[in-house]
Amino acid sequence: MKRYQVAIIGSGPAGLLLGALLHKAGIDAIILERQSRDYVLARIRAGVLEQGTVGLLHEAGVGARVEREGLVHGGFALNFNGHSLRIDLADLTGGKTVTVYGQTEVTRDLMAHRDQIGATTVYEAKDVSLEDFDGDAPRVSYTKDGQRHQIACDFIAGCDGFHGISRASVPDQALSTFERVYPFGWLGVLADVPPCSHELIYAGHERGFALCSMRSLTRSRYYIQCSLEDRIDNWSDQAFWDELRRRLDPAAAEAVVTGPSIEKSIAPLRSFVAEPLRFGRMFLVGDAAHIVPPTGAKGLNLAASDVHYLSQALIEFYGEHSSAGIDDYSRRALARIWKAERFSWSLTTLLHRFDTMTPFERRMQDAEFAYLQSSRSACASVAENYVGLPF
Ligand code: RFL
Ligand code: PHB
Repeated sequence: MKRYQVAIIGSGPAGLLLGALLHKAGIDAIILERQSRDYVLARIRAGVLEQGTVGLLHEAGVGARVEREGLVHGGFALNFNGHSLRIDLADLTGGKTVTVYGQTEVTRDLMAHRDQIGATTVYEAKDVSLEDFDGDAPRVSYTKDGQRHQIACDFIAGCDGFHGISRASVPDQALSTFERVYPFGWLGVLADVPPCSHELIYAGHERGFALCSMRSLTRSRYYIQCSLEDRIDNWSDQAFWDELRRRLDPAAAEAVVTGPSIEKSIAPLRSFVAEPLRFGRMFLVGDAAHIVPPTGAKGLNLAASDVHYLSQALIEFYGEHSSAGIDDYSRRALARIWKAERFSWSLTTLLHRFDTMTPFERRMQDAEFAYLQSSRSACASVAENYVGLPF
């Protein structure tokens, strides 16, 4: 039986970043991924990186391209029922910014780095099963090309996303979960057209939320709030562009350049946290442990901060023979997770149209936006959360 110090389940950003940070510290980790490499790279997801996340990419030795090609943003616009407010991130946070750089590119950089260092990743590893992680000698089994394999390890890192096997392997009574499912989704379109604005625009509108984002100066990413019953096939490109424009202020609507979509998908919105994050020698990391609605751009960044805490803990375990870090991983990570959950929930609640909203709740949205318009402290709070709380 092959043996590794750490078995990482999942090659999303969490698993790949953890693998890179552990490798740098001389800790040997294998990654088992259910999908093919191309499938993982084709998923269009996050676009906004906190400075802390970019810092971790540098620390892992994969920061060169994000430094070169990432777009540094010092602010974004909040539009609400025809009023526009710029959140000046840099001014409100003492110079902090975010970087627009696609999750696909983060994944690509980390995969290329893994190839360079000769680390083992098993793609299309089917029926992964986690065994004996409540004892001192955990094992992981999987099927590859019809053959069953088993590996021994000291620790298992469950980086396998919301639908993964890691959280599902924990007995129900050992896990507490907290969840809000929102009664709508986001319909996203990627197109090779220049963005309608040099900064992101988050728009709350009578007809529903809209977001103008980008991947580069020639590639735009747009989202509109949609019904959970909506199907991609029911949304022609033209229908999407028309609806997007209706939800934006006239200047932004005018500036939208349309073109054929190169990707179109619908994502449901959910807030979710599982507690705790450690079960003996298995840890939950990233989307395997928590989900945020994408409104605050926090999902990938939270995965990165979890990885930071866990990599530090494992490095301490191997370097100093101390369990203090791994004992504290769950508490440290959850403290930051809940704050990001709060921010993502509050921005989602402010900017979306809920069919079930009472007139009182609508007035609360109006009052929340009016407060932001009139208070630098309120804007500073949004900015501080958006650029990312410290870790
Ligand atoms: P991932 O990326 O889901 O990766 C998990 C990996 O595990 C594999 N897997 C398994 N492997 C082996 N065995 C099994 N049984 C397995 N089950 C699953 C999967 O194939 C996959 O490769 O989780 P990870 O690494 O924790 O990363 C989390 C992020 O992907 C996620 O939080 C973000 O994409 C969320 N998100 C955003 N986050 C941001 O920080 N900023 C953003 O701007 C942002 N925008 C978004 C988003 C998510 C979105 N969607 C689609 C939900 C925009 C959208 C529309
Ligand atoms: C994106 O570009 O995909 C994006 C940007 C900001 C968000 C969510 C998604 O809040």
